[in-house]
Amino acid sequence: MSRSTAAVVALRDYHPQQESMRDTILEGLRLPQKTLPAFYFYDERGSQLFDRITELPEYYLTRAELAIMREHGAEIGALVGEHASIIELGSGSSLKTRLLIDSLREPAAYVPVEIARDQLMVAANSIAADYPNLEVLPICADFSEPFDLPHPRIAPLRNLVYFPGSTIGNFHSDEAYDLLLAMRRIARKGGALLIGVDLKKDRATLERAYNDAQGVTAQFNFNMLVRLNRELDATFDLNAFRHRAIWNEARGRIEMHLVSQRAQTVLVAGERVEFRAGEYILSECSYKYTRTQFAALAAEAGFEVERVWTDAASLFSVQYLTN
Ligand code: AVI
Repeated sequence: MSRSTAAVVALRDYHPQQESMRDTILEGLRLPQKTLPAFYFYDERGSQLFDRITELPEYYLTRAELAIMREHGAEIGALVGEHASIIELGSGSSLKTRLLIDSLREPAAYVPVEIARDQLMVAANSIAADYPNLEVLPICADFSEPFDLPHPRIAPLRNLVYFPGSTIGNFHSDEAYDLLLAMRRIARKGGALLIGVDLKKDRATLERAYNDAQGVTAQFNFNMLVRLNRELDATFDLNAFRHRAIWNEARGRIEMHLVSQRAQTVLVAGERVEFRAGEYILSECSYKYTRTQFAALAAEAGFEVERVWTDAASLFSVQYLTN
């Protein structure tokens, strides 16, 4: 039996409610600016494509974040201190999680929190197998909603919330603020947040990262339409759309678009969706911050930025925020 399927850790399941995909998708496609929620990218194929994105030469984010975690692990470990409970929100890359665990002194527990139950259990069992002395306490929950934290065998001296990957960038500022508030609640008084935040930079570097030469990001974007065709009986003709990613300077975000190549009608779950030639669906926003902008957002949510590490080229940051 592969270690990923061996159930070695017990799940705390809060049965998170997932809004009906049909309603959510149709709501977005009825807006004047047609929009699709980015979290629907991550079906099995989408998750595989995202893994390939993280290895692309143009996608600097993952490499820069890993370099920061490798280079500053000792300092991160010293700041966090011993017997911390690591609470990871969302499906982070296990490689980054391992780097974090390796840099901490006798962590009290690892608590991955994830809405996708299967993905959660694979990651939790894999960490449990590789770190037999670490208590792994997976929680299936929507982390923006309140949930109870487990009590590890070793009493934690601090809660460390971990939110890597610049996932915060995929939320609009009001949502990012709400998320930070939720993270403060989870960190509790005296706790901290270690968060990956992508930084603003020149347009060419940003647009290259989301328009890679091999077209993997385009496939990732198109996979959303493939999923809608499969799961909502949609009739998207993939040849009638094209992928585009642009830096929207005014809004401080990369936008991924699916651009209709002609006037057309598409059926989605039995509803007609009309497109003009050149009209686009906004399928993802990826906000980038200056250090000052992120510190202001963190402060609004009640966090203080204690330490910021960047890679040598200052492309990406890992930030340590205290509560
Ligand atoms: C997951 N998230 C931080 C990625 C990003 O860069 O916004 C998703 C992604 N979209 C296209 N490429 C990567």
